[in-house]
Amino acid sequence: MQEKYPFHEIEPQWQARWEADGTFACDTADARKKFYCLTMFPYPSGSMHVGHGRNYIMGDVLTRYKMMNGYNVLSPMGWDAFGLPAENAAKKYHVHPREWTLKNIQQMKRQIRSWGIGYDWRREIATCHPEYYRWTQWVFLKAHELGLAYQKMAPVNWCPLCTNLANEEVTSEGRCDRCGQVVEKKNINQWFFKITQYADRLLEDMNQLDQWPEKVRQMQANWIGKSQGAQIAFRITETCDACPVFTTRPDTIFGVTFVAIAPDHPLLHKLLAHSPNREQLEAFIQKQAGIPASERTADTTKKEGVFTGFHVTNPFNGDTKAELWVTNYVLMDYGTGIVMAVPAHDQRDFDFAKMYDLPVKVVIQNADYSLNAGTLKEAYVDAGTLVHSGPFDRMANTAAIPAMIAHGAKEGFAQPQTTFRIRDWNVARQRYWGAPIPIVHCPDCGAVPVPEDQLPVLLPDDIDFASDQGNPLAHHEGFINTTCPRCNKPAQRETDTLAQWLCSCWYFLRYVDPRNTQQAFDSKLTNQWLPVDQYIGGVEHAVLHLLYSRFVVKILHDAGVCNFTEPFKALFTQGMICKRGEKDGKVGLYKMSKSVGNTVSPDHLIENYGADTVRLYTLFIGPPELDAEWQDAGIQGPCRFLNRLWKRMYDAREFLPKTDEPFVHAQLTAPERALNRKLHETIVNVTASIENGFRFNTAIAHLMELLNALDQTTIDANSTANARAMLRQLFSVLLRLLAPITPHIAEDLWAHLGNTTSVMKAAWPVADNDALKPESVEIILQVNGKVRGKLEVPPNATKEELEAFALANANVQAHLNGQPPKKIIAVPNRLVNVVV
Ligand code: ANZ
Ligand code: ZN
Repeated sequence: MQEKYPFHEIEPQWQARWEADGTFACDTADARKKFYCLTMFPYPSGSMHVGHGRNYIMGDVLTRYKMMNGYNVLSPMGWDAFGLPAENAAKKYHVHPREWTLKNIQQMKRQIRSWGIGYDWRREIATCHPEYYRWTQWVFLKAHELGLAYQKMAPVNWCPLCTNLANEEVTSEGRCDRCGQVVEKKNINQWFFKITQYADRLLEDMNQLDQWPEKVRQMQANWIGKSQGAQIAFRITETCDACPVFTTRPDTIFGVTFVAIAPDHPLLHKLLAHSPNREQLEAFIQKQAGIPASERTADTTKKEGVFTGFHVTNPFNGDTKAELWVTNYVLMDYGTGIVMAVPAHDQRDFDFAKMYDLPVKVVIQNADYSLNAGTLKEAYVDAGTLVHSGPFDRMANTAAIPAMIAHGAKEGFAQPQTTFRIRDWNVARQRYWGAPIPIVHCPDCGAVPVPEDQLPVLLPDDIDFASDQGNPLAHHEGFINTTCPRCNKPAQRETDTLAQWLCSCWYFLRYVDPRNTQQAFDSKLTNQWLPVDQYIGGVEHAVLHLLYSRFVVKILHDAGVCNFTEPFKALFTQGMICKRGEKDGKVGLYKMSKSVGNTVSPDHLIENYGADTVRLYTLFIGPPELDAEWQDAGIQGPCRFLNRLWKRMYDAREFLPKTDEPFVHAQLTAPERALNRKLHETIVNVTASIENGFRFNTAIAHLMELLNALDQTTIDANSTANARAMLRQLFSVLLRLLAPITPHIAEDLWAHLGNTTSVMKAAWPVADNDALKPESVEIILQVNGKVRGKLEVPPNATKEELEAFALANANVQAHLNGQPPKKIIAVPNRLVNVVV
């Protein structure tokens, strides 16, 4: 054994050993209890920084911990390998996207290994391989079979030179990031998945997700955005045209003072021709068309509008005078695109009414009836009692909602309506580096799916990226021209490719059966291994990736290929690693990123300190769910800790027993017993820290305390055999507790203890109840009911024993002054009170 901690030598050795032994190779047929531990797979963008390491390291700790607890753990890794950056790199550096991607994968794989992360690499997948994307195309076909994939016109960002662009390619000035041309919106025919049809199930099944962070569940619920209300049939007073509104507050309908319509609402075309404000309206509509709906309707955007010159008729009170305004704050694709505005009870309507001097009418009163339209400073949105509402006056507004809908339904001008905020999912991208959509367009048969046995539709290799004319696939004659699978006549391939999101929303199924050439996966295996027991990743995926994955699993369930309906049983979202840096001229703490230039590479840290030290610091940096600041000096503490541990075992190498030997706790000296107790407390605490919410930082703090306690206790060559046997057990336990966190040093020292098999094969330690028992408890000593001090007594001492302890106490004797006590009240483990 070397005196100095030789991380440089041992780390690659242990990594090679795990590989050779197949330590992380998972046999799915193994009968032990399964645990599927999954870390979100990365996009191979280049090299990683220490911030990326955080979730892989946390996943690795859990994997190793579960293995030591006897689980058959599946821990795979792969690459989300299609996507835009590879294609942009191809254009910029004239390298094929595949080459660029595979090179990055090699680089990142090397880094992941150098961190000592254990994966079953035999299961590695990359979504850009035909062996994988063949089945992504199959997922598309399954959705298509179920009628869930359809085409419709949808807007894209359109650059006259580079054709369509992703949102991130459009600058904040609305220009093309590459060529600087002004970007317009253009409608093109695109493929969608009907996720809206699953909105209710996606919401309902969240009751299976009790091991997900509440925040993420809330974000998904908001994204789905279910609203219950009513559709009410207003009419244009002058033309009698239908002007339906969607409202969640029909109870406020007597307070409608104007109606607001989206600037892109088709009804406007008809009205425009007769509008006295035509020019002003057209200018306004045109201006709004250039602003994305999300921006136009943002809370922070100033509300604007123009009066159409028309009025609406309110079916509930027959009022014909409310004005119809075109406004920027109404969305076309929500509800009916028309809002009954109630300024007294809706803040947006209130703001708008104040700005354009429209009337305000209070119809819901508060408890003391003090609301007054003239003095209202903001909308009153709380519950209350109806006023100025005809037959509904004096009703509680919560009761009025169903009553008014029922009344309107009976009269034929209202009906209950549920609206969702979620929109169908556009799965098409007009670019090369993705899985081709398996569809052939035939002049006779229309859009024909490519038969399953003809998959994959291969992405051609010979692509000219230099010409820079949008989607290069759309110019590849050899790819486009084919025959119709149905009628065999000449036909054309779809040239859109599938969104990267679709590749990444089923990969966790493929890992279970990654080399299957006949099917996407064997259902028997996925039914056995799914849902994933623990999924770990960034909160930035709280909505899209996780929602799409849940959706696709439901599609596959409905297609009859799996029997579960949710992919991820438990989810952990880790915080980001930040570092001081400068952005837009401001110095501050920013998420580590290339663009800020505040990244730290793991490579030189691992070179200089070792992977275990980097792992230890990354886990110790703070509560795992919170963002944390990386400080370069922070690595020193973890570095010293591992060096001290090594030294401590080095110093003990001669006098430590060569094998585990029994020892008697009661025969240890008091300090030795205290140390042994600390050891067993550490087992309890570290286990609880890992089990209850990923508290790796506190687990490490407990391990550090244990080493401190060891440093303060002398056990050496002169100690009893009993004590030396205890010390050996302490090392044995400490190394096992450390094994998931700092696996290389744990393995090496474990071998130095004389073990010939990997520490990963050793059982997770269990605390010994005898050693945990406290040796004494503190109880309160009273004389005549007044606190006079404390007594150290054995736990559970009897009343008689407590009386004896009390009478022997000098303080008590002074009070007794030679007299016998009148009475002694003893409460075991709590107090003794001597009455004199
Ligand atoms: C009248 C009213 C009175 C409303 C009141 C609210 C409060 P959620 O809960 O988010 O679904 N709305 C309806 N369609 C809209 C559209 N296309 N663009 C913008 N806003 C729209 O919100 C439903 C409410 O949002 C509806 O109820 C409607 O305003 C507005 F005291 O109707 B409410
Ligand atoms: Zn055909």
